[in-house]
Amino acid sequence: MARILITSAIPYINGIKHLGNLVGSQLPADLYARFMRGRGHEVLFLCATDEHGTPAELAAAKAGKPVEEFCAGMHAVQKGIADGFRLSFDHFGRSSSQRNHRLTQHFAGKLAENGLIEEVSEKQVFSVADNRFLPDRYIEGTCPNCGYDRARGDQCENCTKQLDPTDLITPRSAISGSTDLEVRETRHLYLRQRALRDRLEAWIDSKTDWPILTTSIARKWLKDGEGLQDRGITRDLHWGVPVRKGDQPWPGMEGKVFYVWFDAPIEYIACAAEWADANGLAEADWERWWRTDKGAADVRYVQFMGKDNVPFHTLSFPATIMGSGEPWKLVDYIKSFNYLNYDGGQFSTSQGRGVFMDQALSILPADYWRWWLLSHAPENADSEFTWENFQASVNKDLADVLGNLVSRVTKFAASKLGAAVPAGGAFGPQETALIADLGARLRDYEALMAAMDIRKAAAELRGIWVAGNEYLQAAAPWSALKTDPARAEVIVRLSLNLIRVYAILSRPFIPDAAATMMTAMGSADWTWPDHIGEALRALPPGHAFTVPENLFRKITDEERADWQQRFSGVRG
Ligand code: B3M
Ligand code: ZN
Repeated sequence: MARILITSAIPYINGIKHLGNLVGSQLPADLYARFMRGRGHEVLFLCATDEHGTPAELAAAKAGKPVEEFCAGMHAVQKGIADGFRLSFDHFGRSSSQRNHRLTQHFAGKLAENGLIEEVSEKQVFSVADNRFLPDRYIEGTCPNCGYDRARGDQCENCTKQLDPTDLITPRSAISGSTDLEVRETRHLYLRQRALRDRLEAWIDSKTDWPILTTSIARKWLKDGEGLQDRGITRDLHWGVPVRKGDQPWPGMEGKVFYVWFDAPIEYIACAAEWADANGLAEADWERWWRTDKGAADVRYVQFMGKDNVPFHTLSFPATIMGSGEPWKLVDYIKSFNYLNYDGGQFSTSQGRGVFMDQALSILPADYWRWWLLSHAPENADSEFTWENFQASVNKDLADVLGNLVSRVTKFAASKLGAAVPAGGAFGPQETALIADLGARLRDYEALMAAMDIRKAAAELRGIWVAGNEYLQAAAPWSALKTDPARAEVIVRLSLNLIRVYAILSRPFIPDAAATMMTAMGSADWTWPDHIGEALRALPPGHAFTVPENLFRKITDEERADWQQRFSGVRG
């Protein structure tokens, strides 16, 4: 049994995420966590809300609420939606927690001790109209790298380049739109990332099994142009982690806070501490996941994120960890994703375009979305959500293949042979062939899931469902019943067992349907079917089962057209 630490990029608190965000981090992380738990491994799966910085302040101002109150409310909203999607976090923390405050200040103190923090007097954009400095998202303009005209002061959404507000061409205030901006002096702390460049590069070079998407982005920012830059890690804002050197004040930095991208990844660690606090556990219980000197050396740590977050996870956060000189765990594998597009354009939070997580759940249960999103995950290239494709995939894969198999088997069995697993005799050649086929497919599915090859894993799972359907069609228990009832019993016995096995294998993708299938089979035994032949004998003759409600309903053409229309504009 291995120990696996899994984190998903932590969603900003400023609004509800769209389906493109979901499939790029939280959902695949959940898939992997559920699979690893299913295989019997010890998993700690963490996520949190990313609550600091300009996105939170701007959204709170827009909502007319104090920022603390806004964040507390939105955390509860995001938690509810995550539950709705059955995201199985062991803890859903908050980057504004006291744990994260203390750890962030601790890391800054260690980095300073190790000579990796520089105090810089720098020029910052000041808005005369707004009477304040405009860090990060408070400022918008044209990207100097790609020309995108809605780039933000901290990063260009279009080309992923990390920016400083003064880099923007034709900048304007995001608060008032004012272009009456001047450059004023202010003092800030810089993390000397360049001093760690060689160590970072050697570390990235050692990750030969990482997805190309991950390493290519890291290499790009290590080598391109001027290469890795030192980063400002403080801001002139009110909301955030106050700048302190460990538990000491930091002279000259009074009234300033750490930059959100400095404290947000540290929340991955703090979240483990929050998890321990919430469950009445000791320090040692979370440290064994994070401190290599306290048991975490044999933990495998996997992160999930969209491609725009890769630079911060391959360079900035590892620089914090390495620079601390302390034995914190570095990530072992980063699974990153391209973008999911929406019906001929882009999903956009700022423009309210696409389907958002709360809206999705208001029209269909989680499993429908989980299945489509995961089986179309933007792994090797951007992918696109269209309502036609969603309808076709739900109706075919979920309703026609899996749902239909379950309903045919249970209805036939209950009406013709009674509400218990029948006996019959020994398996025949058709069962032997099915077991051989499923055994091979199962090994393939396990390997793909372990490798986080998500689309291919989904395709293999579908193949496993199809194999069961084809077996049932060919074995035809309804015909056998007339001529050879014992033979019909064998087929039904195997098929009912197959439903239980499908529940286990499908659970990472469609947990609600899996639970319905397992309950209908009168079982709670989720043991992974290492030996498929044995697993298909687990429910013995005489074992009671029930006929479940339809697992999936079909999406009609009218519904599809209605939703297409309803979600064609921007969210109000
Ligand atoms: N909050 C990205 C986002 O919500 C950002 C990820 C932080 S990971 C430490 O889109
Ligand atoms: Zn750009």
